[in-house]
Amino acid sequence: MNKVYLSLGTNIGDREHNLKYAVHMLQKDKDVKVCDVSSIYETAPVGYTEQASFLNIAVLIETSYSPLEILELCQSVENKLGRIREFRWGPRIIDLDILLYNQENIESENLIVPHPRMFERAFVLVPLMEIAQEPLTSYLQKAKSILSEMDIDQEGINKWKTTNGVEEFVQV
Ligand code: GSY
Repeated sequence: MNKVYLSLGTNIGDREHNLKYAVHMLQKDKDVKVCDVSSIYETAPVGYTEQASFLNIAVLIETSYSPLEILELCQSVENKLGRIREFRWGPRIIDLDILLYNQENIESENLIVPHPRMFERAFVLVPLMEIAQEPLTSYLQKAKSILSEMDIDQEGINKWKTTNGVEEFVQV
């Protein structure tokens, strides 16, 4: 089974519901097992800063899917939640990004893994390291080391709600 870490973010509508619905949709897929979900973090917008704050989580799944099949699944969940791609860094109902796929390096036309900006973003690294499985793979060790150099308060990352297991999280 492949171990895949995802990052989810939302800053439109009922943000908590958007996250829960997205994880519920992942869990409903017969080839996906949702193994862990981080706490929910409220985070200051990065990139285009004139927008509402985000809720972010990280999710660990086990799956038989290939990286491109996971990408398709993530896009179908985004579409089911009604995501409209208005502009690149703008507000969104939901965003699902593949952070890590096992320890693989993937560079295809539609997908780059590890996610090309994950090591610069505290809103990705904080939830990710909360659920990172030991022993840490080299990319997770890198994430841990970069995060230890970041000033989390300065980065505008605040724990918003603690998560008590996957089952409770996905009650929608
Ligand atoms: O890349 C995901 C969408 N996104 C986010 C996000 O999820 N959280 C925060 N804090 N800022 C963001 N800017 C963008 S674009």
